[in-house]
Amino acid sequence: MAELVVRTAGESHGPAVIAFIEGLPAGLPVDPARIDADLARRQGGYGRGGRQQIEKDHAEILAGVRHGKTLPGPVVLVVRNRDVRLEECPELSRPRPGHADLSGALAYLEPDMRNILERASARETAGRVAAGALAKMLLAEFGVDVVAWVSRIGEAVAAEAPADAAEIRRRRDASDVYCPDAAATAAMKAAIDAAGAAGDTLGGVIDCVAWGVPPGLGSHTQWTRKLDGRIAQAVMSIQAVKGVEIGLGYGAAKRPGSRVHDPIGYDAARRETSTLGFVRPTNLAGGIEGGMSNGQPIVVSAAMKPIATLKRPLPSINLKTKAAEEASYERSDVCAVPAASVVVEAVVAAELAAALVEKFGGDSLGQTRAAYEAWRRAALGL
Ligand code: EPS
Repeated sequence: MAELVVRTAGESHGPAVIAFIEGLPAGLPVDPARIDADLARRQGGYGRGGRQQIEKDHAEILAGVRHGKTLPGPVVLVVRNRDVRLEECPELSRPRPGHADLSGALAYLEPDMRNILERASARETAGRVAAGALAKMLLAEFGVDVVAWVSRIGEAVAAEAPADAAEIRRRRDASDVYCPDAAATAAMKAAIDAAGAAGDTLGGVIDCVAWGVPPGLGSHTQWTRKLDGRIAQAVMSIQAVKGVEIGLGYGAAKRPGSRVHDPIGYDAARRETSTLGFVRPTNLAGGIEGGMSNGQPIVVSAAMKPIATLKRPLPSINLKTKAAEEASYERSDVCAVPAASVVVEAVVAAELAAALVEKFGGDSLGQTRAAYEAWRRAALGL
C-alpha cells in the first residue's frame, strides 16, 4: 500500500526546522513560491510576538525535487532559523501551566525543561506547513481545494463564511486575523489588544473546508484508516488545539437523528462533479460517513486554547526546590490563532493527500491519475 508520510525535526532556537515527506508521487510539479507563501502566512496574523520580526521563513529544497518536479525519493525541506541560540538559552525551571514543561520533565526525566520546550514549541509547525503546501499541490491535481480561516477569537465571533472557496480566501487574506468577516476582524483585533494589555493570551476557533474531495477516501474496515479519525488526530496534534469537530460535531449530540443525517438524492447533471451526482441538501456529516469521504465538502473545526506563556504568570513551583513560585515568562505571542489556521489547512491537506495516495497509488503522478480515472469511471457505472 502506498503511504505518504510527513515527519518534522528541529528545535525552536536550533539551526533549522526540517520536514521529511516520503511517498509523494514522482512527477508532481512543485512551486517553491507557494511553499514560501504559506510559510509567510503562518508567520503573520495580528497578535504575534517579537520572534516573527526576526524570522523570515523560506523552505530550501534539500532533496527529492529535480527540474521542478518530485523525484521518486523522499522530499526534504529545510526552514532555517535566524534566532539560533539553542546552546546559550537558559534553563527553564518553573513550568508554565498548560505548556509541555512539567509533563515533559516527568516523561523524559529531564530537570532542564528547556530540553522539552524547544521541541514542543509551535515553531515546529513551520515544517508541517511546508509539507502541507506540497500536499496541496498534489490535491490541486485532483481538483481538491482546502481552505482554513479564523471564525472566533475569545468572545469575538465571525458571521457564517461564504460557501465559495475563492471568496473566503479573498476576504480571509484581506484580514489581519485571517477571518473572512471584516466586522468580526475589528472585534478580534480589539480583543487581542485587550488581552495583551492585561498580560494575558487568547485562543479561538478555526474552520476548515476541503472542496472537491472524491468519495471513498479513508475506509470503514479498520479504525486506523477512518478518515475522520485521521483528520482529528492530525488537527488535535497541533500545538494548543483542545477540540476537533467534523461537520455538526458536538451539535449532533443534541438533535434527533432526523435532523442530523443528510438525505440522499441523485442529480444526473452533477455526475461530472466530485459528488458523482449524489446530492445532499445538507452536509451536517461534514463530508465523511463511515470513516470515508462521501463527495461533499469536508468540514473541520478546531478549538485552540490561549497560549500558555503568560506575561502575568500563573502560580507554579520551582522544579528544583518545589517551592511555590510564579511560572517562567519567555517572549511569546498574545494570540496565534491566525497562524494556527494556516497549520490546520496544512495538516488537513496532508491527511487528504495521504488518503488519496493510499487509494490510488503513488509511484508516479501519471499512475495515480490513471487509477483515479479508472475508479471514477467504475463508480459512475454503479
Ligand atoms: C513559542 C514561543 C515563541 C513563538 C514560537 C512559539 O518563540 P520565542 O520563544 O522564540 O519568542 O514565537 O513560535 C514560533 C517561533 C513560530 O515560528 O511559530 C512557543 O513557546 O511555543
